[in-house]
Order: sequence, then C-alpha cells, then structure tokens
Amino acid sequence: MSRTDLDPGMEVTVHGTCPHDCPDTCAMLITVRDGVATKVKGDPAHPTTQGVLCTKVSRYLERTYSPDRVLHPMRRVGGKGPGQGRFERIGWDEALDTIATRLQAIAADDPQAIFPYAYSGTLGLVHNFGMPRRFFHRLGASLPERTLCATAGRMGYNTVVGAQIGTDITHFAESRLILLWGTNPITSNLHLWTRIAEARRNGARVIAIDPYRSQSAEKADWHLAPLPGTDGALAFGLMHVLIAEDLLDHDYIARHTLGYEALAARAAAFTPEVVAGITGLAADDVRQLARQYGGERASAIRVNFGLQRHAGGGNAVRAIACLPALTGAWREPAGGVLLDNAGAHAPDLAALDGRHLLPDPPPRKVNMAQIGKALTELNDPPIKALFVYASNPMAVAPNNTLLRRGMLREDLFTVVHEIFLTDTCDYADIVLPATTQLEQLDVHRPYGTLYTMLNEQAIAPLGEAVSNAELFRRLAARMGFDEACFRQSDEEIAREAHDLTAPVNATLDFDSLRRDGWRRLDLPERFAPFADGNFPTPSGRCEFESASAAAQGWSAVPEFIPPRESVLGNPALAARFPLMLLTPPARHYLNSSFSSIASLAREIGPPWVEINPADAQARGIVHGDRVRVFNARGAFEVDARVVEKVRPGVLVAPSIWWQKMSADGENANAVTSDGAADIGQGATYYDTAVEVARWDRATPSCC
Ligand SMILES: Nc1nc2c(c(=O)[nH]1)N[C@H]1C(S)=C(S)[C@@H](COP(=O)(O)OP(=O)(O)OC[C@H]3O[C@@H](n4cnc5c(=O)[nH]c(N)nc54)[C@H](O)[C@@H]3O)O[C@H]1N2
Ligand SMILES: Nc1nc2c(c(=O)[nH]1)N[C@H]1C(S)=C(S)[C@@H](COP(=O)(O)OP(=O)(O)OC[C@H]3O[C@@H](n4cnc5c(=O)[nH]c(N)nc54)[C@H](O)[C@@H]3O)O[C@H]1N2
Ligand code: SF4
Ligand SMILES: [Mo]
Repeated sequence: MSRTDLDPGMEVTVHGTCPHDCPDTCAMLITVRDGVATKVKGDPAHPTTQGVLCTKVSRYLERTYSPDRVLHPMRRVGGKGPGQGRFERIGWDEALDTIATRLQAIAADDPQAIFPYAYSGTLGLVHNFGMPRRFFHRLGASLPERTLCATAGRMGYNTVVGAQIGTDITHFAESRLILLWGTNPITSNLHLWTRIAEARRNGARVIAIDPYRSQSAEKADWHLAPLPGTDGALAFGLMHVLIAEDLLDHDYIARHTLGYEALAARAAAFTPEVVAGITGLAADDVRQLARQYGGERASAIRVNFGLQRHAGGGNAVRAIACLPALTGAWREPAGGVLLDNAGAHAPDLAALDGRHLLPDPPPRKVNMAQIGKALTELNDPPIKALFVYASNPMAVAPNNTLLRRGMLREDLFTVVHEIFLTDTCDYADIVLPATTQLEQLDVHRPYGTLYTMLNEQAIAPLGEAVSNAELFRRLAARMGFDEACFRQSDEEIAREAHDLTAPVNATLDFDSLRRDGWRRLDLPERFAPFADGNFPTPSGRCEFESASAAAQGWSAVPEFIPPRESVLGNPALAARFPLMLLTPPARHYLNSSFSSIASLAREIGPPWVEINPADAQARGIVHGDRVRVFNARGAFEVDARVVEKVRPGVLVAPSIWWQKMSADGENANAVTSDGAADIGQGATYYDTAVEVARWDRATPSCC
C-alpha cells in the first residue's frame, strides 16, 4: 500500500488523488522506490480516470521534484514587491515565533484584523477544510467569503434544485443531445469530454454556447456565440419557445415543480427577437435551439462556472437550471443539468472545520474576490495581517492592480505558505515551505464525480516542507490553543472526514478505502437524482419560484440581469472600453498553478490575447503585434492573435500566467472586475470591459 517506511530497494504503488480544483478529481497511482516517487499515472481501474491524467498533472513529478521548490522557512530582508523580494533562510522555530508573536499582538486588539486567504491549492478535507480552518476559527480571524470561483452559480442553482446535485458525468455518454453551456471540457473537465466523445460516436448532437470557439466548441456539431453575460436572456428565450410550441412535460411540471405560472410570465417577454437583440444571436437560432432541446428527453446540459462570472451570473444559472424540469429531462439519467455534484456527497463539514470554536458573535466576513479593496479600504479594523496558503492571490484575484497597492503596505504583515515562490510570495514577510500531494495524506470529496477518494502519503516531505495541517498544528501549539482537535493527527482527521460521508457511504470503511484508493458513493448505478422529483428544496419541488431566494433579497423568480460592463449595463463605460475581456483557463495551467513548470511553460509559450479580425483591423492591429489591453483599473501587455475564433466585441486572454513570467510584470487580472455578482458576492472576472491598442500607440488611460 504505502509509504515512506520501506526497506531499501522495495518498490510500491501508492493510491493518490489529484488535489487540484478540477471536477475530475482523478485517481492516481504513484510508484515509489527507495523513498523516491518514480512514476505518476492515472489509475486504470478508476471508472472516470480510466488511466488518463491531463497534460498538467501527468508532470506531477516535475512539480514535486522541481529545483524551484520552497524547502525552508524564509524571511524577507529586502523591500516588498517583484524584483525586491530577497529572502534569507530561517529555522522553523524562528518562523513560528515571529508569526505567533505578530498574530497574538494583532489579535489582542482585534483578531478580525487577520485575514486568512486560502482557496484551491488543495481541495482535500484534511488540508483544506480540517486543521487550517479550525485554527482561524479559534483565533477569531475575519471569515473569508470563498467567492473566487463558483459562488453565484452554486447559490443560484441551489434556489432552484435545492443542492449541488446534478447529472452524473458517466451518463453523458448516453445523452442524445448535449449543451455545453459556457464550458470548455477539453480543457477544464477532460474526463467529461471522453463521455461526450462517446455520446457523439453513438449519434448524439453536441451544441456549444460560448462567445469563444474553444477547442470543445470547435468539435461541437453546432456553435452559438452569444455576447458574454447574456445567457440568462437566452435561457428565457428557450423557455419562451418551449412554452409557445408546447414542448413541455406537463406531468413533470405539475407533480414536481413550483411556480410555473410565474416563470412562464417572466419568459413571455423574451421572444426570440428580443433575445436576439440582447445576445447577438439570430432569432431563428434561438428557436432552433429550443426545438432541439425540447425534442430530446435525454438531453443533458453541462453548465460550468464560466458563464456565472458576470454581474447576472447567479440568475443566469438559475434560469438554465429550470430547463430540464420544463421538458422532463430529469427523468433520464442521461438528461438533466450538471453544475457540480458536491452536494451528492453530503458530508456536513461543520464538524471538521471546528465551527464550534468561533467566537459569538462570529467574526465579520471579507470577500476574497475583493481582497484589493479589503487591504486598501477596510476599516474597523483594517487588515493588519494576511495569511495566505493554498492560493496565489497576486496572480488569481481580480483587479490585482489595486491588490498590489494593498500588498505593498509596509505595515501589513504577510505570511505565505507555498510550494513555489509565486507572485504572492514577492510581498511576503515570511514564506513557509508547503508539501505537495505526494507528501501528505488526505481524503477527497470530488465536486464533479460520485466517488470518495483517498490520497495516501507516498514520500516523506522534501526539505523542511510541512502540510497545511502540520503548519496549523504547530502554530496552534505556539499560540496556546489547547483544544483536543489541534492535537489530532492527519490520519485521525482523515478518518473523521471519511466518517462524515457515512450517509452516502454506509458500506465503506476507512480501511477498505485505503486499500482501494477510491469508492463510488452508495447511490444507484443509474443515477437520475430527480427522476421522481424529490428535490431537496424547502417545498420538495423544483422551485421556479423560490421563497428562500426572496428571503435573501433576490428575486423570487429568476431574472435576466445584463452584464455590468457592457452596452446594456453601462453605455458610457462601453463607449470608452468597447470590448469584453474573457480570461478562461488555459489548458496547460490550472489557474496559476503549473505556471512555473518549465516544460509546460515552454509548450504553451508566453501569454496572448485573441481578437476578431474586424476589431483588430479597426485598431490597426495585425497578428503577432504586441498590444496593450487596458481599462480604468489597469493594463497588461501581450501578443495579439487575430482569429475568427473569438466573436466581434470580445477579447479572449487564456489564463493564468504568473505576473513575473511576463515582460511587463502584469497578467490579465490587472484589468478584471472585482465587482460582485448578483448572488452570493461571487466573482465577476468575465464582466470586464477593456480597450486594446498596439503597445507603442497606447495612451495609458488608466493608472
Ligand atoms: N486546464 C485547466 N482546467 C481547469 C482549470 C484551469 O485553470 N485549467 N480550472 C479549474 C477550475 S478552478 C474551474 S472553476 C473549472 C471551470 O472552469 P470554467 O471557468 O468554467 O472554464 P471552462 O470550462 O474552460 O469554460 C469557460 C468557458 O466559458 C466561456 N464563457 C465565458 N463567459 C461566458 C458567458 O458569459 N457565456 C457563455 N455561454 N460562455 C462564457 C469561455 O469563453 C470559456 O470557453 O475548470 C477547472 N479546470
Ligand atoms: N482572470 C481569471 N482569474 C481567475 C480565474 C479565471 O478564469 N480568470 N479563475 C478563478 C478560479 S475559478 C479559481 S478556482 C481561482 C483559483 O485560485 P487559487 O486557489 O489561488 O489557485 P492556484 O492559482 O492554483 O494557486 C494555488 C496555490 O496553492 C499552492 N498550493 C498547492 N497545494 C498546496 C498545499 O497543499 N498547501 C499550500 N500551502 N499551498 C499549496 C500552489 O503552489 C499554488 O500557488 O482563480 C480564479 N482566478
Ligand atoms: S487536473 Fe483534473 S484532469 Fe488533471 S489530473 Fe487533476 S483531476 Fe485529472
Ligand atoms: Mo475555480
């Protein structure tokens, strides 16, 4: 089975799990010889992984054994900022003492002046949810609102469906019609693409709805390119046609839904012509799409987080989530809609993250997607310490031009626990070495598949690296937190995490999970969660109209909210910055992770922006020109690729390169919006208006 305590010369294979923020959560097999990992591959027995890891994680050894790893604690001796950061090695004792002393002094005044910033470096229940959150809850630090990725869509979806439960990716292989709505699975959800390719071979039709002809859209049977942020209107347009042409499942609607009349009343205004005016699509295409969707019961919608990173993103997902209840597509395992499936796992994480340790009343919340504002504007109290782990905010947070101002504050005490010297580390007072997934034990609850996964520790930590759990165990001891939960070992937390999955894992014991590495949840093989209704909403029905949404201040019935930085949302702004910038994931990187992996960086090359020939010509830009993309927030420089793949009015800059990998020291988040979405304060990266010019002609109208 494992691990680090092997006789010399012995070779073992260890079960691992990809820890990254990716819906596939692949099962890995790690070969270890003499304490050294020699091979990482996908587990061929795991039904979704099928032996295949993506182009990034198949280089996990390059990542783990990279010469660029942070292997010792360090403290800053130079100024803050890129090119300034000079660090000298210190011991763990000095690092922990320095941190504990500073945090205690700040906490004595008000612990809310401490802002823990962690996101998706690892999604493990031990190292993401367990010990680290206990520490900051006990400390009474500000509570980070984890809005960077999916909040608007998830909360919106939940108002309709009741939980983050949707179609099993396995069943997409049997779908007759698949809508890829704001998603590019070839990049971001590879193993779903495998199922989609299978469906196509079986005669299914695949339709991509995306302003950009992504690799997946390229392979689809039909690609519709609406203007960004207009999907809510398109969804209402589909409803309008489904209702007008009676492509409805009246029985399903009557038995399993709530608020049909109110929804129909809202859809009435969205004639195909109106929708064409909003989305930039042809009215006939809206009609055709509705007819095709309504004509197949085994029609599955894959809606991903891309389209909810807009001002109206939460409501757009709500509107889309209504569709399969109108047509009865939920009756089929290969129908329905998938946003994510985290809710199918049902662990109540409250017990893990030590919520009971929170002070009463609980600390204030600080929106992670507005970290720039938090560091520069927040009062009562201002942020005095930033503790970053498992995230790289300087590269990934929106509006990092403002964030930089905050990070440069001399009075801000910044600690970063990292595997690599990221952009964020450039501003750190203390950098601490973190382990990679091969060096730690964890249990995973995938958000895109229906398996519980184990990650066995394969090798001993390199250098003086410690896992998140170990870091906060040590710090808790230094700060005198004497609750028993701070003394739990990783294995004890892993067992506890596993036990929390009991409602859907009744027949799985931890030791057999350790033996096999993964185990499907105890759910029917043909998972059709809402075939007979039973929605986990307050009414038990699919809620087209939601009292709980109204109680939270959102409209009771989904509504169309136009993109904030567009002609529809703000004509004056759009006149200055007429292009909408999308910054979707690049295939070789995982958010900003892997940007420093040399072989991947070589393959993908420097960052670029894609522009439609009409928009390029109007600005005198030719393919290969160096251009400056800018707005009132900031600017970044990249090479232009003039391509038809991107629709007029839109720019696409695949992301996320580290800032320090670009000649100008910026990345696309220099300009992205840090405004909040309609629901849950979600991030709105793609609701960003910009202008572009050849760099030698650009007048910096920003900073
Ligand atoms: N290789 C790789 N894989 C990843 C990631 C990565 O960085 N790299 N990131 C992971 C993470 S954290 C996440 S959250 C997931 C999901 O990540 P998502 O952000 O959903 O990414 P994609 O599936 O690539 O889909 C984004 C697509 O949405 C389109 N889009 C943008 N705005 C709109 C819009 O308003 N309407 C419509 N219809 N389409 C729009 C973009 O053009 C793009 O093609 O991917 C995960 N997988
Ligand atoms: N412009 C633009 N910006 C985006 C997006 C976009 O589409 N466009 N996508 C957004 C989305 S969906 C997301 S989810 C966020 C993701 O943003 P982040 O969660 O910050 O993700 P990463 O960029 O992968 O950075 C994770 C960091 O954690 C480190 N790490 C990995 N494992 C561990 C560990 O076990 N312990 C510690 N201490 N560190 C570890 C890695 O080395 C890496 O530097 O980015 C968002 N930013
Ligand atoms: S990033 Fe996604 S596709 Fe790649 S190995 Fe991890 S889970 Fe699998
Ligand atoms: Mo994400």
